[in-house]
Amino acid sequence: MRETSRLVVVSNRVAVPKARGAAGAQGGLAGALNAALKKRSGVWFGWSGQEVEQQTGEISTQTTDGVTTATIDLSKRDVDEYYNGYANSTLWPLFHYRLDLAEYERETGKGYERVNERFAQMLEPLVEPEDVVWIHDYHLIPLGERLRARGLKNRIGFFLHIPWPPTRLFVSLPFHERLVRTMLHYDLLGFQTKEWLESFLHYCRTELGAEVDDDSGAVTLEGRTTVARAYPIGIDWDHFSALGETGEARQAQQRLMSSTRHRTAMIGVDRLDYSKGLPERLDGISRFFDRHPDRVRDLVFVQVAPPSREDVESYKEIRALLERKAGQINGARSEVDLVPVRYVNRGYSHAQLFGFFRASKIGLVTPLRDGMNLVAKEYLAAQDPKDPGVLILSRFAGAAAQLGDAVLVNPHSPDDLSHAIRIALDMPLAERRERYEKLIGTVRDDNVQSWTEDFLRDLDAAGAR
Ligand code: ADQ
Repeated sequence: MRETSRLVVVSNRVAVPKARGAAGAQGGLAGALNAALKKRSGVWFGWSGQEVEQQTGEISTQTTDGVTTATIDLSKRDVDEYYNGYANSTLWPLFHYRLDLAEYERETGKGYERVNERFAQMLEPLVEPEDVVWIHDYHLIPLGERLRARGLKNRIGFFLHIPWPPTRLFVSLPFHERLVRTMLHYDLLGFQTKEWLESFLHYCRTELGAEVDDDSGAVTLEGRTTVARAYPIGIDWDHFSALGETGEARQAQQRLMSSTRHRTAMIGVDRLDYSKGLPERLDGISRFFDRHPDRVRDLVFVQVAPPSREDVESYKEIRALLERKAGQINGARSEVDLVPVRYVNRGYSHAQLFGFFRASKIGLVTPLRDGMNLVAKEYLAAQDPKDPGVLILSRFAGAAAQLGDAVLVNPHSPDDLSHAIRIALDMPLAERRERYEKLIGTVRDDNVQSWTEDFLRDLDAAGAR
């Protein structure tokens, strides 16, 4: 019974439901995966997030509403080498085109392989012969091959949430061929956009000499075929759009509106990460104020950026740089009753973000490179259709392929950003509505549920070995 095969999801971290059944309440990717797991009585396997002195070899399991979460702890050395090291200091920068930040250390590469092997070893006894296995993201690229080495013949799929870099950059990774060869043990490979998919296929053709069928995405090497396709991820539309009705969202909206009064609020919401283009964004805003000093009274910029990956050096540096740049703009432009940049170093609930997005007439989403970027879609989903705000979006976010009716910018250019801010501030209602109407259909229809269904339909259909 293919349609009813049990689903096993594997990701670096697992959203373990809280005691009061939080699994049903969470939105986004975790919510969608939980819904798919619920339908198929599945298992979600990954790291607990706990660092321990000595690994015990134990798996903690918990079953809520038919979904079992199974987690393992990792040792400090594993976390240093696999997570902070190879995943976040080698693969993450390289895949975001940041060769200048990528570190190539033999030890962390070994740690990455060791932890993937450990995931395979701990996961194997949990997988039944008819299960369909779906592995997520750059932390776990070789896991499918490790499971095959243990004799698993199940359908196994892999989805990459981040970009795939052009071949000329990718070959700077030591042992790049070894890593990509492991990917050809999956039945199905998913990428966010056609652009990343094409880069991957180019690599397979030119570096591995694989036979590639561009129409079907079939990659054949040494008699084995893997299918690679693009599956653009979306937001949990039903969950997110319903947040607008909550008191929490309304309060957040009011709070921002009353504190900005007659000024237009422009918002950015990002994890504090160098891929998100935050210093470049502040340079664009500074250029805007330089060009239009009379408009300092028209605009307040709110940047919400909770720190992430704080054990990695480049993340400490970006934080310090941002604080300096925000301070410089405010130092030069503030009045006793006016601070142009509000930089907030914390996270908010999705309901609060909904309210902030709704209160902001401009959404600024300007990553230097991003697999997709869900904030762009959330910003649009939170707008009032009668009086929508304007999305300014980086051309280099995967989301730009679907959201071409946003105001597209080159995030590296302060002039381009400054110009886009002026266009957005002055955009008449008719044009704002027209753009919004062109954009909102894909945000609503190409949502996280259809993404899950599309990927799993193709994985179910992939030939069992
Ligand atoms: P991220 O790099 O984390 O994800 P993104 O898609 O923008 O990027 O955000 C994911 C979620 O985090 C969104 O739901 C957003 O609301 C939330 N978030 C971001 N900043 C927040 C804040 N300050 N407070 C509270 N919540 C915040 C990776 C890839 C992306 C890809 C996603 C999903 O890098 O390109 O879109 O996975 O595949």
